Amino acid sequence: MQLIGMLDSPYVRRVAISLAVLGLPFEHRSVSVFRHFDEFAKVNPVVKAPTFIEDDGTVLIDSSLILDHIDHKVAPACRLLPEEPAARLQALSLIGFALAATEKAMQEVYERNLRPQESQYEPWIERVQKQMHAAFGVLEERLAGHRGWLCGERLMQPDITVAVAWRFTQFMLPGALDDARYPALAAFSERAEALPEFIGAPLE
Ligand SMILES: N[C@@H](CCC(=O)N[C@@H](CS)C(=O)NCC(=O)O)C(=O)O
Repeated sequence: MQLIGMLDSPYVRRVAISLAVLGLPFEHRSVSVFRHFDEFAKVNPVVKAPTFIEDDGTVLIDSSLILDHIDHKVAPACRLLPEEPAARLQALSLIGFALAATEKAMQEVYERNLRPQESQYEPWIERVQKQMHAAFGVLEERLAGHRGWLCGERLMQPDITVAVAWRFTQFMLPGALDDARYPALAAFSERAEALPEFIGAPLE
């Protein structure tokens, strides 16, 4: 199995951490969708990260689809999404808000970094910031007073995706997230980032 893409992509990072947690060996290729467009295009003409290549050569894109695939390579008891419908719904709900926070942070990063300053559109930036804070606000409420991991005893996909969303935003948009406004998320991130699987997939 190969995972292609840089770890500063939250989508690549959630897959890399998940593969490690699931104990699935893989080759990671740090190819950038921006700096190595032509090299990336040889593997996936769409140039999207993460790109995952299965051992039979099948190319799979989109982190959530990749995660669905790799979860089914292990025994049900080891999977990162709960099987039981009510628990699964809660897990998907958390992942959805974490992915929305990630997407809105990413939109601000793209607007600020890829567009010339004179073409940047402040009302759009303000809109995505508001949406990003709304998503982190929902997560903060869901995490407040929570002990253990989000689905119980074991680290699962909501934990990984929430922690990756937080760290990515903190890293790419310094100052955007105030620990005092999001104490539960800040503490949660610290705990997750101390795990070997997170340390093994550094964002920097
Ligand atoms: N929904 C996708 C989003 C992936 C995504 O947007 N990746 C970025 C890198 S962080 C990318 O490939 N950007 C280049 C582009 O969209 O052209 C996923 O979950 O994998």
